[in-house]
Amino acid sequence: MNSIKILDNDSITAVKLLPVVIEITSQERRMIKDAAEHLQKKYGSYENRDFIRHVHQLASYFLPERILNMAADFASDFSKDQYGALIFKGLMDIDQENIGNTPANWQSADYSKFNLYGFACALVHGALPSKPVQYYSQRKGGGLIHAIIPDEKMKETQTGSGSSTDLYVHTEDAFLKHQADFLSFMYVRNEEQVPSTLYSIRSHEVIGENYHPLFEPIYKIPKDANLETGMNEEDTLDSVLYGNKKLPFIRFDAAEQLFSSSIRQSDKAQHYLEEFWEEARHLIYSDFTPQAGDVILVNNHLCAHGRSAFRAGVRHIDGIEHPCERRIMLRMMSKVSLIDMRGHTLTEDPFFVIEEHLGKNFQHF
Ligand code: RE
Repeated sequence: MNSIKILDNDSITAVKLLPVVIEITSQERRMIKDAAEHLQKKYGSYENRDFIRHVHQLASYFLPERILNMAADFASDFSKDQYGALIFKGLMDIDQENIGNTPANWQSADYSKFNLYGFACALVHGALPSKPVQYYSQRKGGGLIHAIIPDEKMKETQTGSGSSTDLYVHTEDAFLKHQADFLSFMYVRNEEQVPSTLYSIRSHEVIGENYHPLFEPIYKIPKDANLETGMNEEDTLDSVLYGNKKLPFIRFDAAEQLFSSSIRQSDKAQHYLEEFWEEARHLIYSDFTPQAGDVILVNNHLCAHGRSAFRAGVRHIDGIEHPCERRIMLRMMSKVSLIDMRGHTLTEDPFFVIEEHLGKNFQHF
């Protein structure tokens, strides 16, 4: 259903698995907005733990039935036809005037302006059902939503604040055992028209013999570019593929595992990674350019994400450069189970993950 079928004489050939695109109707958009406004009145902020604790019930109550059904299917479909990303086009109308000028960086963002959108994103995760969480390993927590804003000073980096280089495809927090299960990316503005990139492990025709080495725990997976590299950090290894042998999940970060100068994989690991990347890189999908109000929902065990390089604050119209407001994206991450990762969450807040690197927690908690 979610692959493009081409009629080739008499036979139907599946060309490539693609993410499902769902056009939100104006009636559905109205329902979501009404729900977000109602919940904002009741709970104040999407950070309110009373809201987050009840997010599944509230999602069932408030979200359009079609979205509830799609989310429920998405959360437990790991089949060969499941790409691992859903694109909701026009989930919310964004009040651009209220947002105002894009701040210089995420540190200076006014989160009260994103409050309504936070409620909407949380409800979508709630429908999966999965619980919004935050990670100390990113921005020391920093709340259930992270605003991703290009920062002039960070433009060369492989982080959300970067812009001038391609952000290689990666599963989020590949260096954590308890990485997010699901991610949402809500585009507040993308005037530069930057395409998002997605890469699904399901895009490979088959996971055959030559993939077996990727199930071995022999690959270095360093902490990401947001963190200073710890001095006494032992090289911890993990597999790239895991779960079901025929229809596996993936933990992978191209920039960190393959192209980082500070990391040296073993010859064997490097060989298998390169072989894998040689096939994977041709399966990256970059034909979707998100518009304001669109949401990409990702299963972080099936689908990696990234984005193309761009010049922040510049848009091209008929080949001519025009200044524009810089891009803003809101990222939310969620976990299906708070119980499985309880050894890695704050005593007082099971929604706050303190895992530092592959099962090891930050020491000062
Ligand atoms: Re990411």
